[in-house]
Parts: sequence; structure tokens; C-alpha cells
Amino acid sequence: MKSYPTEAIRNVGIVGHGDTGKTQLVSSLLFTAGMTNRLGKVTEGNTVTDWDEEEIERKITIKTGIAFAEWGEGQKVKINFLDTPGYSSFMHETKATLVAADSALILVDAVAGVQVVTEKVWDYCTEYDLPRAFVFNWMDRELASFQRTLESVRSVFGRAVVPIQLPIGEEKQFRGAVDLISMKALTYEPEGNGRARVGEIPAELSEAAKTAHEALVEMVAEGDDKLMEEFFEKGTLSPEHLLQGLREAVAAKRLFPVLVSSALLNIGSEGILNFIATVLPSPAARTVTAYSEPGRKGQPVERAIRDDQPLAVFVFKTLADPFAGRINFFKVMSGVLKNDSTLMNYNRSTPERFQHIQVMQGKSGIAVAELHAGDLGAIAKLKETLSGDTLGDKDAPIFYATAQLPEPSLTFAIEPKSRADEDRIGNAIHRLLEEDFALRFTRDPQTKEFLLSGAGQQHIEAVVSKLHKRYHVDVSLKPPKVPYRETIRGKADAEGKHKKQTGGRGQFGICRIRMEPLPRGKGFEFVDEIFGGAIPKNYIPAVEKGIREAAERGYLAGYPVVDFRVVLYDGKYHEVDSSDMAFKIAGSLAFKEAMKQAKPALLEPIMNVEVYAPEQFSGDIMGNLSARRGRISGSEVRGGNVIVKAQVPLAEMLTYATDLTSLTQGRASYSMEFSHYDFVPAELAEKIIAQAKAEREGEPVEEEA
Ligand SMILES: Nc1nc2c(ncn2[C@@H]2O[C@H](COP(=O)(O)OP(=O)(O)OP(=O)(O)O)[C@@H](O)[C@H]2O)c(=O)[nH]1
Ligand SMILES: [Mg+2]
Repeated sequence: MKSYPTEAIRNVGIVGHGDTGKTQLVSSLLFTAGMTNRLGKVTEGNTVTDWDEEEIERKITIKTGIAFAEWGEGQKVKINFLDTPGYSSFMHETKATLVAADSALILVDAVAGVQVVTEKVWDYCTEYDLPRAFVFNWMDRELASFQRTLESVRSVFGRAVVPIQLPIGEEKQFRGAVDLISMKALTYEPEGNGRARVGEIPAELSEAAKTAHEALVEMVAEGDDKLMEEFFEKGTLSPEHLLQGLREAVAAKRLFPVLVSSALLNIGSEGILNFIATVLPSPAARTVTAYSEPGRKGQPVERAIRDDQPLAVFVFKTLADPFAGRINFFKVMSGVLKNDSTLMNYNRSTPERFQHIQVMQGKSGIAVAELHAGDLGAIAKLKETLSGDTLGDKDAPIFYATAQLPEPSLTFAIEPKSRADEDRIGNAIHRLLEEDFALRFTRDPQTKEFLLSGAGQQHIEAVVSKLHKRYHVDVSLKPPKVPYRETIRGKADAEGKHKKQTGGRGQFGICRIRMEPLPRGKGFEFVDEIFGGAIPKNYIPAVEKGIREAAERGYLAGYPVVDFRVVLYDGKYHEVDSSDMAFKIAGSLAFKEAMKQAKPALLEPIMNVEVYAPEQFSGDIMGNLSARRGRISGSEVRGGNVIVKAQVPLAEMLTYATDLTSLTQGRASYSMEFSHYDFVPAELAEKIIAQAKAEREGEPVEEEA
């Protein structure tokens, strides 16, 4: 495999809402560029980038797939595609891998317009400072509309979104695009080879094309004095100057071009490949900030992505393969990586030998002798390296930063099905944790349950399926538990007295405390107001510990007590019989006594929920959220879609994904994140407390419908 210089590399993140056709588009582009000899289809499970068996079964992307196309006349460019997931359960993967991109194509469904994830990926692109363009896909679908989709996109992302193509035909008649730069018609054979037939603009489109061309010329010229002059003198720009101006405007994130396609019918591919090759920037155009210390610490370092810099390689993804072991995916951030060289892992202070470096075409690796600055590669069998690490020349350490990912929002209790499963689960999960930063595995000290936390229902399901298929570990999932908490609404003044006299040395400790509520989110505060040694200083930490531990165990229903202050103001001790243990017990007794008086109450997590759907579902969605004890905080119409915002208790959202799908025939999407804790309404609180009590007593509890 030939190696490509930095200027000839394009690292393009393919991003967008679920099912907008990202994987299908990459498949069509690869076929068009001659990288595959048949047009792989998502529906047939034979695309290059959705190669994982889990993906093939579910027909959705779960991990970012990496593939490349060599494209162009004469000096070719190498386009590295990062085909990212679009379902909100997997957005952590999208965000984590998008760090390797130097530009992004945002796919938009030409029927639905902007959807919840469209906005999310736009924000990621902004965070990573990526130039970006839109592809309106599904142009062949019934009800597809270029104009409506453009309005939708512009109403959200602004006037800098500018068409460089107009569709030729829509819905079943969609055949290609007018290229507004060359002012030619590019038409394609449906399900053909993806190559365009270049012809004259159809008469019925010539007026629209002229207007759109002029708008484009004006917008490109606007940001550039020289072009503005040419534009005023001649009333237009030469195609070369227009292209050059567009390239600069895109790199500067001043313009966001729009292209059109039907990924399934392979219509639009050649135009898109040409756009990537001629307009989107190479890695050389970017500087990525690194740091002199790991974890975004120390001095920021701006090092250009160039061959003549010291070697640095950033690992942005690790895959745990049960057969091949770990595979690390990396980007050469600077310098030239030669096969068989030894690099220093700066994060782990250990050398690693890069034997058999490869470039990836989906699941297949192709050996390369060297990779230039900016290129993407993969390597198996490193000893300690994991995603997030930077490696390179021994003498020039530098640290690139990993993506900042939100905390997992959904927790299930998982149970090994058999003894053998129990023995194997630890190791299997450990491997999965290495490749998945959005996964958490803990053991609840209270319930002794194994807890698996992830970014959403599908994420957890995919993990369970991987456990089964890769590691032959079978587990069952129990419904996610709502992490309730307890607090107090009133004040209390109480005594805790621990006194035991059973021959020999006794136990003695008395403490008096005041207890009062703190504002939400303040946790626990302990104030020592002991004067004159009523309790000697060395026992005071024991009192605090006793209270803390008792609070952790809960009072009403076994959930941790939070947001309260305890003032320890008096007590008694005994020269001989007092001990840490005695005062710890006294502390916990005082806590329980105080809780009795302090009007204990239950808190539940409240989530910020945003629902996106076609406008006609607006009423149904709001009604449904209200029925879930939700408070609608706003709704907004944007280009045919409504965005409903609400605050809803987590306990009411556990089945929302499925319910929303049936409510809207699958045309809505939503996102959810933690907002704050609030009181559980009294009636419901009683039920939860009764249930907890029954569980503690080991009695079977009736399931609620
Ligand atoms: N008619 C039509 N169907 C399409 C088009 N693009 C994709 N599809 C179909 O839409 C479905 C989803 O396509 P994918 O390529 O998997 O979509 P995706 O954006 O990669 O989805 P995720 O990776 O799960 O976010 C598949 O059944 C495709 O065949 C298109 O342009 N027209
Ligand atoms: Mg996909």
C-alpha cells in the first residue's frame, strides 16, 4: 500500500442522526472509488464499515467504522472515512472518534430535516473546530424536499449554510445534481457505478440554478476583498477563483456547503468524492492543541500536523478483539511513522514496538511501510497502550486530549446466569471497559448487585450481547434502578447514647446534635461546636463517621440521605470506657433519632428531556410527557419539526424510547440528561418506602403495572 503525503489526506467524519444513511453513503463512495467490487448494503449486512456482528444484526452502527478511498486524477488523495454511530445511545463513540477527523459531512434526512442528533454532532464539530458540509440524503424518498430541508437546516444553523448543488428531480425522480460551481448537470444511473454523466443544466432548472449560483458567488466573495473586487468588476467569479474562495471559506468555517444524494441508489457519489478531494481541507490546514502534561494539564502546545515535526501518535480508539487481542487505532499527529519503530508511550512511560502498522478498510487491515503526518492507522498487540494515549519520540513528549464524555445516564443490575458465568464475567467486562469509555461497572456495596451503567438502553443491550458472543458469558438484566435519595425538610435536636456495661471494660459515648436542611446539591456538612472538651477532640471524627455511614445507609427506604447539616454541640465521655467505636455508634444513634424529628422525605432525579418530532405530533408528545409528571418548559417549531423541552422524573422515563416510537411511528427522537433532584410526591413516596421495606424483609413484592 502506497503512503500518502499530508496534503493528499482527508480525514472526514461522517456524522448525523440515526438512519440518515451514513454507512450506506460510505459504502456507495467506496464502491464508486473502486475500493470494493460490489455495492454493499446495510440491509444485506455487507457494508465495509458496519462489520461487527452486532451491527449486522441490528442494522445500525455501534462503533465508528474506518475505511479509505483513493480518489482523483493524477495525484490521488486518500480519503479516510470515520463512519460514526447516529443513535443517541452511541454518541459517546461518535464524539470520542471524531477527534481524528479534520472535517465532517453532516448527513440530514431530506424528509425529516434537522433532528436531535444533527444538533448534537454540529456541537461536537464546533468543539473540535471542524470545517463541515451537509449532505441531504434520502433525496429519493417519498416526501423528500430539498427546499424544506434547507429551511430546516438554515433555521437552526444559520445563513452560512449554502447550497453548492441543486437536486435534479426529487423523490422517485431524483437523478442527480446541478453543480453550482461548474454550472453543469451531474446525473447518475440509479444503483449504478456512482459516476456522473456531465451534461447541460435541464431547462426547467436553469433559472433556479442561475439564482443559486449567484447567491453562492456572492457569499464566497463576501469574506475576501480580492474576490469582492473581481465580483464587482465582472459581476461574477471565474470557476477557479470561486473554488479557491469556497475552499478558504469552508476551512475558515465561514460557509457550510450543501450537497445532495441518495446513498442507497448511489446517486451523487462522484460529486461528493470530488467535493471532499477539492474543497475539504487536509490535516496540514489544522493545528490541534496538545498539552505538556496528561489530562489537559500543563502548557498548551500548538504543534502543526507536519512531517518535519517530532513523531507523535495519538490513540483515539481501542478495540478488544477476542482473537487478535487489542487493536489500537491512531492518528499520526506529527512526524512520519515507520513500520517496526519503537515509540515511547508518554502516558504510561513504557516503550512500544509498532510492528505491522496497517490502514483499515473496515475490519481488514492492509500493511503499510510508513504513515505521514495526519494519516490514520491501526496496530495490534501493543503491550499497554489504550485509547487516549500519546506515543512518539522519546525526547519530545506531548499529550493530546481525549474527548470529554458525559457520565453514563442509565444503570442496570446485571446477574450472571450460572456459576461459570460468574467466574468469567469480571475478565470479560474488564476487556469491554478497555474499549468503551462510556461504560461503568461497579458493585453496589449496599445491595451487593453488579451495576452496569451506560449511555442508553441500546448501549447496554449491545454490551450484553458482546458478553455473550465474544466471551460466552450470559447475564440477565434487571430494570434500571432509580437512584432515589433521602433528605430532610425540618430541623431536629437529638441525642445519641451508647452505653454498655457487661463486666470488664464497658462502652460509653453520648453526643448531642442539631440537624437542619441544606440547599439541594450541598450534600453533607458536619460542624464541630464542642467547647470545653465535652467530647475529646480525638473522638469527634468517630462521631462524624458514624453519622456519615448511617446517612449512607438511608433512613426511609435505604437511599443515601443528602443535603443536611449536623452540628455536634455537646456530649459526654468516660475516661476508661469511651472509644472510637462507642462514639461512632453514638453518632449513628443520634442521626436516627434526629431523622425521626426532621421530617424525612424522598428525592428523585429529574431529567431535562428534549423531544424532536414532525410538528403534527406536538400535542401528543406534550400530553404524554405531562402524563409522566413532566413539566413542559417550552416548545419551538423549526423547519417542520417541533422541539419540545420538558423536565420529567427519571422514574417515568424508563420506557420512553419504546413508547415514543409507537406514539410517532418512529419519527421522533429524544435526548435526556440529568438536571436536579426534587421531592417525590407524597403518595408515590409512600409506595416506594413500603416497597423498600418489604424488600428488606425479604418478602415478595407485587410488581407494579
Ligand atoms: N431510500 C433510501 N434509503 C436509504 C438511503 N440511505 C440509507 N437508506 C436506508 O436507510 C437505512 C439506514 O441506513 P444506514 O446507512 O445504516 O444509516 P446510518 O446513518 O448509518 O445509521 P446509524 O449508523 O445507525 O446512525 C438502511 O436501510 C438504508 O438502506 C437513501 O438515500 N435512500
Ligand atoms: Mg451507520
